[in-house]
Amino acid sequence: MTDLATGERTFAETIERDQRVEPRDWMPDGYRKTMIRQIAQHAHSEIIGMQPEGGWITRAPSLRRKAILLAKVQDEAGHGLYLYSAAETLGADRGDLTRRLIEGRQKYSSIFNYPTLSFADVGVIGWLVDGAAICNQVPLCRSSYGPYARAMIRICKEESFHQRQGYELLMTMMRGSDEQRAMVQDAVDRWWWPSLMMFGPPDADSPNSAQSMAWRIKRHSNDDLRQRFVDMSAPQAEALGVTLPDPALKWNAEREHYDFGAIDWDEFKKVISGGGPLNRERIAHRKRADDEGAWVREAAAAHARKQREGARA
Ligand code: BYC
Repeated sequence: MTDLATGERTFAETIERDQRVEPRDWMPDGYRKTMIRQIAQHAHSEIIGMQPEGGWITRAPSLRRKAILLAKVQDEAGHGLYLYSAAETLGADRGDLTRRLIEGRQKYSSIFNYPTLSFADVGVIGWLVDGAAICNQVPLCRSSYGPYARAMIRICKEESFHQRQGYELLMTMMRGSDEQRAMVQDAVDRWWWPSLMMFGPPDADSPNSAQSMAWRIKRHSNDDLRQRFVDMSAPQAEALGVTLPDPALKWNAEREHYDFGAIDWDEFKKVISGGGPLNRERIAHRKRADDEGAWVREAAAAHARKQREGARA
């Protein structure tokens, strides 16, 4: 029996037994490629995801809100770093991944291409965007690739804090003035549909889902997770006192799920191919940060080289 055949058999058994694939294990090229694609896209999303909220740190309405927001945005940087490290265990190079992002050769989540127009957007991002992220990411804690699944456990813990801070901020605003309530409703109107798009295209148009589910990278389909998110959010909206901008949203007692209206997939396609409201600004900002950080990376690499030489001498 060849090594390849042994590797293939062990890999298939690992997946079948619901065990984890680890960096040194043999894995099919397609699995490695898919994992790098998904982890990189996820890492890029965390880092680009710092921008929409980061712009509000200096404009937070109180010291308490500033401290919370600062902590949240820092957590997102941390998530990006765990994820780039997980991608490195597959042989990817972090600098190369960043270059691919900047050159538009790798994607990041569509959601971060929309503007944050008021402080209520910070609350709605926490409630809906982090809520959608949790729905999508909790099953990824059982993803078949060990380093990704383990990174996801820590990320999900922090995401639940993010979601709760968003909901608490919105609750506070809803107890405030008419103007504050209107700000919250306006933010919900703008973020609801893009949040549903975070789960990816409908199952019938999702080219990667079938293979990713067979490899147990993904545990649920895009549409199943989207439905779960709608079912979770509708009662929360009611408790909050806001209206979700979908006249078709209605409890279906027979299906025991909420029915909801049609998603504008043309808008989704436009946003993921670079034509969303802020795609250019997001990438330009990321490129600027990368350029301005070059000397830090060079200095850190030179320092590490010196340390290694010192240890050898
Ligand atoms: N935006 O075959 P499909 C966060 C792409 S971070 C852009 O269904 P797959 C947070 C997809 O990549 C949120 N692109 O793909 C951070 C594929 O393109 P390529 C990010 C999207 O991989 C800070 C093509 O469309 N979360 O939550 O099976 C603050 C076909 O799709 C999107 C993750 O990355 C999209 N929305 O399923 C707050 C989670 N949807 O690569 C919050 C991990 C799809 O073939 N990722 N595409 O050119 C996943 O779970 C899966 O990758 C997805 C897509 C469900 C997103």
